[in-house]
Amino acid sequence: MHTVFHPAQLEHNPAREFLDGAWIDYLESSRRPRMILDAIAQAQLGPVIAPDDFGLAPIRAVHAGHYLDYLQSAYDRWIAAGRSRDGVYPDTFYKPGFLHRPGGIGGQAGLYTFDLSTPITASTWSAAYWSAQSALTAARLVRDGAPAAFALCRPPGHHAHADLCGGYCFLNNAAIAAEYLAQHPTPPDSPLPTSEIGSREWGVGSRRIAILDVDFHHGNGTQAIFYRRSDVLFVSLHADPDRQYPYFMGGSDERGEGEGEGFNWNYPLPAGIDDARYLATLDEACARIAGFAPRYLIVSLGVDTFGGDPLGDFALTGSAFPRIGACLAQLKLPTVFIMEGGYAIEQLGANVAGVLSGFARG
Ligand code: SP5
Ligand code: ZN
Repeated sequence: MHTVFHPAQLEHNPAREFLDGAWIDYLESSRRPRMILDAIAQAQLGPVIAPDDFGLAPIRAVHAGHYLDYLQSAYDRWIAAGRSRDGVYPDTFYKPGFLHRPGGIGGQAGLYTFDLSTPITASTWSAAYWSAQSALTAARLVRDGAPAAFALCRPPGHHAHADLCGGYCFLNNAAIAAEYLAQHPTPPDSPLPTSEIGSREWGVGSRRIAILDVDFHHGNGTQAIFYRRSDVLFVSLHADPDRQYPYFMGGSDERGEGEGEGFNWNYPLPAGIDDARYLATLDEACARIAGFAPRYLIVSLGVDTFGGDPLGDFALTGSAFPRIGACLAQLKLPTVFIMEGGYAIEQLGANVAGVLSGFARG
């Protein structure tokens, strides 16, 4: 299996985030991808390649133009306004009911950000841009016939909405890959299967994409982006938002809206859930995906479900991860793995390589 990664993804290095009432060292550090690359080499998973540059168009297909303009210009505007070189941290958050849309950088930071874990620094845009290009390159590898590919995305993406950053996420890599596959289901030089022309028929020619999110946290951004769509199924296993971040999304009653009704499935899970109960829920989620008969599977791969994770409260052991990979392989779908969270730095590489090797062994 190919891994896709660009060195610019290492350059985003904010000093601090605000967690549990205190300023702590930034958990989503560049040590994370380094640990994962080491483990992938050790597991002999396959080559690591640099992404191609697909430009901004496939990112614009998911994110609002004004939000992308903000991400690209925020740091310079922040510094020009005489603020801290540590990065763009809002001091006030927009809430529904507020009436003024500010043009200045201070207000815009509060408009486009929903927590204090996504400070924008000088190298943030380029890191997020290449993270998204890694996702697109992995998607194209799979679109062109690879059974699977791994986008070592960092910064991660699943908390980012069309016009909001938060939860270490700026660009929603999984959504960008899904939208790319929805728009380019077959290689440009191969003829379109007849079943695909003007239809959403089930089977070979379909454009349907399933996204399975196994990060510890609910993928609120991905859910929001596809909430009204019936061609993209979103299924997520995560900590119950009654007790865990992102708090305001992820309930089992969120099933999609309008045309998208019935194409969003959340599995909020209790603290302390163990390997057996987690894998039983994953089986259920996979059955739902099989019933949708998608053309492609995108896995938002977080391993913060590990018992030793500093942000999580699940009790998964290291041996759960190869079993998760094997479970996903049973779907027999062309699969794009997109890296999301995982903060138990010493076990991070082994847990990620575990899922991928478990998948590859099938
Ligand atoms: C991609 C990803 O995994 N983002 C996660 C961002 C989580 N940020 C805030 C979490 C708040 C956690 N509070 C409880 C921690 C246990 N002390
Ligand atoms: Zn997470």
